[in-house]
Amino acid sequence: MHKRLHVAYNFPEVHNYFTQPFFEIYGAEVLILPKTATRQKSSTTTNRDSNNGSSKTASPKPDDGSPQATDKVDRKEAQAEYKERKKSQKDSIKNTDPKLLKEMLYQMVLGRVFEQKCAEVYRIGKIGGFCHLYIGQEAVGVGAIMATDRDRDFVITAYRDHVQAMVVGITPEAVMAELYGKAGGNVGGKGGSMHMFSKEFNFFGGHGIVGGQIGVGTGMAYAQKYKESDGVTLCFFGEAAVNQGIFHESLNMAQLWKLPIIYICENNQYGMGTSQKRAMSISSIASKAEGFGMANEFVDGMDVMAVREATERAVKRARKNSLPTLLEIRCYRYMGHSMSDPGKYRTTEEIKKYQERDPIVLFKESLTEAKVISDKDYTEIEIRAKESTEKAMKFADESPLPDAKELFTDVYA
Ligand SMILES: Cc1ncc(C[n+]2csc(CCOP(=O)(O)OP(=O)(O)O)c2C)c(N)n1
Ligand SMILES: [Mg+2]
Repeated sequence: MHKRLHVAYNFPEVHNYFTQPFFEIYGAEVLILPKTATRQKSSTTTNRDSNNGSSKTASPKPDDGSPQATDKVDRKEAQAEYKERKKSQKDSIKNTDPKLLKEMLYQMVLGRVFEQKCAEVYRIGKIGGFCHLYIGQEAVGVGAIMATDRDRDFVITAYRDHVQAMVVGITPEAVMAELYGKAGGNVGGKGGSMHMFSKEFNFFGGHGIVGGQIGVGTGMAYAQKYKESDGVTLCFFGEAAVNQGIFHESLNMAQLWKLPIIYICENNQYGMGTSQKRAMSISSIASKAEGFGMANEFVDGMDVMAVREATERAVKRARKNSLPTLLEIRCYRYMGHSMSDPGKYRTTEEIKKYQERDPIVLFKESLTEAKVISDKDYTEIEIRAKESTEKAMKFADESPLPDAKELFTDVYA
């Protein structure tokens, strides 16, 4: 029964995951922790704050050409960039509470370990329906959400939502049970992978219609302002959603009505199998905010501290001055678009290039060099994440399926 409940949308993805070995489907091995880490070239872009009208530079530049399968990276240059990024990350670390830093690292590792297990159990049929993994993008969800306040701020996102659901505070048990379509899931097993929700943690889903959450998120920020709350809304979406009318209409209204919203475009450079370059006439998404007079920043999504700091600036702008911001956060997904993606549109080399600049490796190294964590601390973090994932799987296994009479409760059409 739970499989039927999961199939909310009928897009033409071929579910051949039971017959093909995992690596054949993805075309590349997913590494938890690649041994070496190098970074991509970064340069500058405009960071216009419509509040004070000033422009300043921020790194790196968005429209220097999205990495394509054929692009070659100058290894030495990339390594120099990596070192530079680590230096800036270490500077940020100095000004941040060590306890918070360790929790950020834990959340990233938990997200990675948890989703690697998801891929594993999906193949044996424990998870059914669509399943989009976040592996490689952990620094975005962790950096942004942990810069907000869970008591008063709202989060809304797309279907790649498991890790973000855990970062807001939904337990791994409830997320895994939801993925299994079980009654112990955070929405009783009726939402599945794409529809995580939590009233308790102000998490407004989990949406399968590309760009649909941008309009809803704008309405949430409108409600926050109308009710004179001092909360802000974080609205996540992928770069493919930017080509939709809803993006442009929402940004126009948010700036016109001065809404406390932060639009977070997770630019992982692909919309299913289509690279951003093939689908968007101007590749700089951050600069599209200029057309609405909106503050915007381009951010390196492999750097959790850069994401955190950019979000903090945007939260301040939203909370203090009730003004929106568009953040374009450049990242990369290591896995296929969903579990049924054969991954034929990009090369293994391209995937490996990004794995070498893994956001967890970078953060772990920065924290170790800054003496915030020791090797022993890191091992403990990994063990905790693994134990938590095992516990979640046991809980999901033992949780019952939703009762048949639940089929029509809490369903709105
Ligand atoms: C309105 C709409 N059109 C098409 C689809 C099919 N679809 C599902 S995911 C996707 C790609 C979205 O890519 P992006 O927004 O970049 O997010 P990502 O998957 O990269 O996180 C498409 C076209 C959909 N779900 N909704
Ligand atoms: Mg995308």
